[in-house]
Amino acid sequence: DAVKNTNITIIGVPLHYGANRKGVDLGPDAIRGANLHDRLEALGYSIEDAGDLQVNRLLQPAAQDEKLKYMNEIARVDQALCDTVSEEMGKGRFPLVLGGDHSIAIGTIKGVLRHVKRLGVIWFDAHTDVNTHETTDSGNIHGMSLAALLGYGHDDLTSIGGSGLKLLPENIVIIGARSIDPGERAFLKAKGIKVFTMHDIDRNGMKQVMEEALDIVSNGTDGVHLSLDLDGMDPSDAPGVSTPVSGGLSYRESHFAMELLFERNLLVSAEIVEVNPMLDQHNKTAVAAVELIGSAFGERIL
Ligand code: B3U
Ligand code: MN
Ligand code: MN
Repeated sequence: DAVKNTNITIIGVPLHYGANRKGVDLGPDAIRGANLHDRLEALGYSIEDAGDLQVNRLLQPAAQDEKLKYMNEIARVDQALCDTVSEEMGKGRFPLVLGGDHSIAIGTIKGVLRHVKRLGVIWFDAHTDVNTHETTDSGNIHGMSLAALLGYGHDDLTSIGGSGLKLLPENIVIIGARSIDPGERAFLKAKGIKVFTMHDIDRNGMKQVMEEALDIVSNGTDGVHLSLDLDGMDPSDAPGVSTPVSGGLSYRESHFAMELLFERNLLVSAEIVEVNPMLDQHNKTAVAAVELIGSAFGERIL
């Protein structure tokens, strides 16, 4: 059983190329502006902010591969993120990564995998992000990150962090899914990945879903990573995301899920992705993100 790590390093990744949409690059500062640091400190954590990784401004999108948009810069940033995350974990610290779009999960999780070989992952998302360049319609790499982490997709994405680092399908759960592409559906079935769709949550409730989910990600693993895509929440509660999908997790369901997660004391790392302040209303989505992180780190109503 993991001992609770009270030393957190915040790492910002102002990357939007994986979403191919401006605004999500402003996520790290919007989340910081919603009081992340003070909120975690009030819970007794010791916080260091490592600042933001550098993302290059690209002026020639025309040169990109239409099925792997901006791959070179995304792979470069993910490699740098992997190294930073790995370095912080080497110092015994808990990496809390602020995106940026969901393509940063490749860098975060590869860095964690250097330290925790058998890693469970909770992928909170409206989407399942298991496309590859062969199945994608959009060419947006944020829809390919989970496949890459399982070892599927373009070599430049799967090889980040060095070969041999991989997630296993049996150690992953996806929660909140309601927008799945045909190629993704086939992939999820073939690999046997456990997806708790909105249908499952409606049918069984968040309590049962999270209990099952936490059993899966903790079984035979040495730690759990939380990949929190804010579009998992309903757009009425989290409007500031690049690709909103209606019919999502309520504010209450999302919080309850995070509280149940905290009770199991499994987390070794976490990331918040897809917060887009340009589409938000009064920083509502960044505030929701910080509140969810608060619950995942032990905040209680009473
Ligand atoms: N599955 C679609 C849509 C999508 C995935 N992730 C987000 N949107 N945020 C795709 O583009 O691959
Ligand atoms: Mn996602
Ligand atoms: Mn999503």
